[in-house]
Amino acid sequence: MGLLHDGAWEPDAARDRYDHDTFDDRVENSRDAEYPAEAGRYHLYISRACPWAHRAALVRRLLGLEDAVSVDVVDPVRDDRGWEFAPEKANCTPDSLYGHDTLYEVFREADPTYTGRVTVPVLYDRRTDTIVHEESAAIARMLATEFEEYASASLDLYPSSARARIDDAIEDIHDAINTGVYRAGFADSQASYETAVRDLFDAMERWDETLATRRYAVGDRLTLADVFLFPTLYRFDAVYHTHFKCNLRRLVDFDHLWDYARDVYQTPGVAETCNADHVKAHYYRSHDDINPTGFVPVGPANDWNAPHERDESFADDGTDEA
Ligand SMILES: N[C@@H](CCC(=O)N[C@@H](CS)C(=O)NCC(=O)O)C(=O)O
Repeated sequence: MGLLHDGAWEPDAARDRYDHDTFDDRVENSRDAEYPAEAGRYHLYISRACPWAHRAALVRRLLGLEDAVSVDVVDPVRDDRGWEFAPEKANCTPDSLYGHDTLYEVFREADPTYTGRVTVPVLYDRRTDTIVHEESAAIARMLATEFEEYASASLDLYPSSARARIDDAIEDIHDAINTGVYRAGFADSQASYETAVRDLFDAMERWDETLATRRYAVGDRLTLADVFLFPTLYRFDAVYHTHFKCNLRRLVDFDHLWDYARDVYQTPGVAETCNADHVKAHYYRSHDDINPTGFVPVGPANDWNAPHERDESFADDGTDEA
């Protein structure tokens, strides 16, 4: 899959060959911070295919941070140069900060001797020419909490009164569902694949039951927990069910999860963050060990705009509970 070693791109390097560097600074809503929240200073590099990058894209769009935090979108298909910019392809952009051809060159701008994976999403600081953070959960939380001043939507995705519940839900969603599909897809034995699939579907059944009793992951309001759950559901039938062989059931076979996923999808702004063509192109054409032909399936033909009626079933009772 390729990584940077001391600033040099190694297309075939094994993942565990080196200790990886990290970028783990923090944008804060304080003028005295090393990275103060400001409009026009920070930039996101994302892939529309990537479920982790989808978290950042969702928070940016739901909060109306488009004018404050700019975004570039990489080519969904990864080859031996890793993530690349292909502005000629539909819904892809150039690297608007440096005009580079690859994301690894952007990482080298931030640290010329960087060693590690070159992943999306990346939160970049154009003022100091560096990466602030490269981990989606931290980026999503930063965008949700530190940029309030610049948000055009008055939505609190991480209300302080519900943070403990949201964090518990996120931990479960991340461990059991977001990474569960990858444990199945990249399993290295029949036994570990079967365990991964069974654990994943246990978790999906659990969330299906939970979402029978409440509109969103932790209550009556859309929160960061939904921002973590939705990206995996959006990709489920298109790629995880087939490509990663998570095929005990499809998403559309779950009464509540499927209605819930459409409810989130139909939330204003969410559909704009979704791109099924990028999702399918990435998974089916970037993992040639799993799909050697590189053929991209035509389906599924799920109707994401079908009515869900969850707004009526869970009519707001006027309380502020998240
Ligand atoms: N921990 C990271 C994981 C991000 C990640 O693995 N992104 C994938 C795309 S879905 C990637 O960029 N992979 C490239 C690689 O591993 O070299 C996060 O949550 O932000």
